[in-house]
Amino acid sequence: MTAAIPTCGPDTGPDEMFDLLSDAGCLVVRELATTEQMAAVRAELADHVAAAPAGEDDPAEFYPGKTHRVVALMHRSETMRGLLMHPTVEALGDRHLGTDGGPWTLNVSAALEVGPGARDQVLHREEDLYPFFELPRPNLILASMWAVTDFTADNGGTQLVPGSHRWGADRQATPDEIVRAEMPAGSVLFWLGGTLHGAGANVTDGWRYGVILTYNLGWLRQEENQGVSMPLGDALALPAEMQERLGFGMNYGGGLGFYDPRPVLGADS
Ligand SMILES: O=C(O)CCC(=O)C(=O)O
Repeated sequence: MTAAIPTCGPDTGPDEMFDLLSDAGCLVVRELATTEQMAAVRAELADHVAAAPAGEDDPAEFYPGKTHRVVALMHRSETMRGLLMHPTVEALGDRHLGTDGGPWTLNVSAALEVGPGARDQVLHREEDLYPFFELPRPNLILASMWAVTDFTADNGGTQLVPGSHRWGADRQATPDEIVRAEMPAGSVLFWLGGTLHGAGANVTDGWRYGVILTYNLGWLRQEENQGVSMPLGDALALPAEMQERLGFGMNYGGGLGFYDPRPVLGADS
């Protein structure tokens, strides 16, 4: 029988939200962002999205065609930078990734606009980046998808396999175990790094627009290299807690990631 994706409102308590998320491996929280915030994200990224080729599909590729992808969002969208540390994200991140008291970081940021005719993406786990652990892996990643447009079962709503975060390597998802996230714009889909998921096929005439932000343990290498996605001077001008979330803090896992923030002697700038 197909399991559902649990859904709650923005006022649900963080412990209850985390229980739902931990149990199913995924959770939709409705109405976390306003219509104005989602419109601002769209406006801030419009030029980048327009310049990103959607491309034809190659079935052998991990990323389906007919999809716009834009990364480096922390430098490109002030509104997304503001949502990076939304209180609900912080509450769920602290519970999933901060259990040893250590810092956790932004792993990847991307705007994903799935176009008409895009196919289902192959199911995968965010934690497949770190194959050094056997399945089911320890908690390494928390993923979020901010819905800029409505997500439906037909327009590319993310495919998820509830419960798959507990599976070993020998278990494959059957078609009846795959659910598609449906949520109005402004909602956020959260899923754990061990949950099987992928972009959904879009069989409509419209575009499904979402912004994915994933977070990982601070002692893991970040998938997106923030050090070159954002000029260092801009990063160092941000509040200290945001620098840390972006990976510009020091002492992750004890002594990882240190640097001297003063200008390097002999460098031009
Ligand atoms: O667009 C989505 O719904 C999921 C995207 C994803 O899993 C990916 O890009 O790897």
